[in-house]
Amino acid sequence: MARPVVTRMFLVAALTLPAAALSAPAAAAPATTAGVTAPPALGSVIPVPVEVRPLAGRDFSLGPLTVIRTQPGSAAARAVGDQFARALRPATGYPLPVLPAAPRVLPTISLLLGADDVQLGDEGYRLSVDRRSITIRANKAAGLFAGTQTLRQLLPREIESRTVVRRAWSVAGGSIVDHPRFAYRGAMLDVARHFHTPDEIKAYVDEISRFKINYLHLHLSDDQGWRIQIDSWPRLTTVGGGPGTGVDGTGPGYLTKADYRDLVRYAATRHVTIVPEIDMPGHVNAAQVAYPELTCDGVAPPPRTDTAVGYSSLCIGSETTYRFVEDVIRELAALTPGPYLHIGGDEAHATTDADYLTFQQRVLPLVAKYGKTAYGWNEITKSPASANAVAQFWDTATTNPTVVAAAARGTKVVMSPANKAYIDQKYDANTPLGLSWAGYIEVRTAYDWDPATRLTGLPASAVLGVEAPLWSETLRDLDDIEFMAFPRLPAIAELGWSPPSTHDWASFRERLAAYGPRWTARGVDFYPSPQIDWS
Ligand code: TNX
Repeated sequence: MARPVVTRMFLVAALTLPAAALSAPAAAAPATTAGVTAPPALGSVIPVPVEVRPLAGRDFSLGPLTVIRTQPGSAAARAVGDQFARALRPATGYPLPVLPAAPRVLPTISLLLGADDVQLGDEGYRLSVDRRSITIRANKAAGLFAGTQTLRQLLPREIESRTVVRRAWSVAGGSIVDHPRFAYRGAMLDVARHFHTPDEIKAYVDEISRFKINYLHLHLSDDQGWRIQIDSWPRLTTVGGGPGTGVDGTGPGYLTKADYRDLVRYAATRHVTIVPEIDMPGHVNAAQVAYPELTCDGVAPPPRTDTAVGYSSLCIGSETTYRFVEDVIRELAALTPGPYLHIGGDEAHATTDADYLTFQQRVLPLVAKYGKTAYGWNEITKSPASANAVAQFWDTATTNPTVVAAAARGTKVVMSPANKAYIDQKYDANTPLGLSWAGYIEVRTAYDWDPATRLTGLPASAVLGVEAPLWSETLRDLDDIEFMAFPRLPAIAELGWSPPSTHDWASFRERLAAYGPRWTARGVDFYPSPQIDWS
């Protein structure tokens, strides 16, 4: 399958032009009466909203005099308003000032807190579109942010242009009530197999947050490389993040603590929380190359840049191991404002079952000691110490008594079944990138399943949410990431956000078809799946 020819660009750049955009006077903007195309239908959004009520004859028209008003006294609402205005200025050319109050005569987009509506929770919002005004109401800034992501999709697709487009900027009239099905809607990026730079990670944050994904899990260490600075064990990155530590000898690359803090801050402005993962007791060859005392015989193993798994293990009986693990967890927790710290735990084939239990009995409580909720791949549910943890289910099977038993003890589960949600798997036999051990995953396969019923015997109340992991054995750059993530990531995002009653392949496929040109306009690579009639 030929990949679409697109030029890479970073939205980051588009989102950091406020000064220039602000100073563009309204008078310099072109006339906007030219476009006559109807705006997207209300509700033609990914993920699809909970409730949509169109009202004919009430379309709003964004014009040169439109102002954005945000909740007085709320810096968080103001930040959402500023960001929204920055997103709209390049294509419209309008000044779109962001104000705490607006003259009644001007067409206004209001972002207001105090929705006073418990069903909306922290991330839900109400959106109403009328001739002279658009109002988004929410309990929290996260809800306002979600509402503005919906509104961006309700504007004509040309809104994605980075240069001024002459057309009418109307939004279909009516109202939307919207709130997420699951609290956790994640994407994962593997920066260990191939390192991905902070700018690439930010570009991915921009794209996933458009679909109301609210967690980005970073897989920071593996057999090949170690990608996060740890001050008490500096060789982890000077050696483990050095030249030749990526698959097939690519690299170097790692995140300094300053890089990481900046990423955490950047993601927070998009209402995305970063979840750091250090994989252990397996997937630790890079750490052992840097520190041979982490092996049982004290001999450094050879560096590995192949893609085999399951051959390395920390030395379970050694106190050095626990000193190392605690140092890493402590430093990582200090970098992490979010609630979760992921300790891996998958594919520990070189660790005996007894050793695995010994290890988890000591390490799971360490995460709590540093104030975080432990999170790990579903193998951690073998340990009774996982009761307060979150387990990430990655199995292809639909039964797993160990996970179900852990859920009965209190473990929450994030669903990432590999044959549905692993967006590193090929779309079909011709996909140039990706792996295929879990099968081919076309868009419909990624969309047609239910996280709440996937695992037999697991009560829906135990399901915290859903996540789409993107392993990077074959993915070198941002184009590769985008080509595998899109359009499957939006499918997983919809499973995480939209109520099951709205689940409908025919509707999803139509909304996705309409979304394609937006990626094209932004220079975002995607797989033009033959299952979709791209418009
Ligand atoms: C399995 S599933 C892994 C990763 C690989 C991935 C490739 C799991 C938790 N671990 O080590 O990168 O498959 O698809």
